[in-house]
Amino acid sequence: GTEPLGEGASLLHGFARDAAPALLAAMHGVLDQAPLRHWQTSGGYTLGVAMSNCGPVGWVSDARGYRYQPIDPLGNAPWPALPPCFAELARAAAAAAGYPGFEPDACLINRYERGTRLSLHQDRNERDFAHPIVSISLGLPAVFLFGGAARSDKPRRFRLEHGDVAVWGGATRLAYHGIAPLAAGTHPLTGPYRYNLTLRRAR
Ligand code: MD5
Ligand code: FE
Repeated sequence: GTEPLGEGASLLHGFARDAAPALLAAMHGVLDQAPLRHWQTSGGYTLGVAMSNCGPVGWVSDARGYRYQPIDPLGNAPWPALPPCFAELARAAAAAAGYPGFEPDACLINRYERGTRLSLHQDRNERDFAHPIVSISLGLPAVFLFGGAARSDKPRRFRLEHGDVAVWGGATRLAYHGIAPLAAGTHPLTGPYRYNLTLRRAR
């Protein structure tokens, strides 16, 4: 079923469950070309979430800040192509949530292990906030922290499970959000990890 999360945002329970094995196989193909890494931030921190990208542009972080760029700085080569199954699932989920015609040009791959968290933040590096972000949860479950327009708004907590797809648009597109420290566990398809694929229109 579909659960409204807020103005313009929906959680599609199990929307990617059947596609998950193919999505994971395609993801590992990407990661063979562009391995997961822990970005540095301009503030001198190292991000706990391991990240990579595919598509025409990818999200990077370094001493100069956050941005999207067409080149993977690790290999100094273009990011791997967006697998067609990623784009198809994102288009279908966006349409089901009320955003027809979504054509992503970036996919950020996030990997969480036991204890990894993502602190409250907004996604503001994309050019046009009218496009939604489609996020696909794979593997171990996580507790999602869904805040408001201000960092001080108390976040609601809800569980994201394997195969869940969230579509973030409208007024929630710029909401503060994060992931609580991941609980230990083992998933039949991903072992000790949670992966999240976020499909975006960055440019
Ligand atoms: C994750 N990733 O589970 C989340 C899923 C990130 C990130 O937050 O930036 O890589 S994306 C959740 C999201 C995106 C855009 C807006 C909102 C949530 N929101 O309004 O709550 O790894
Ligand atoms: Fe985010």
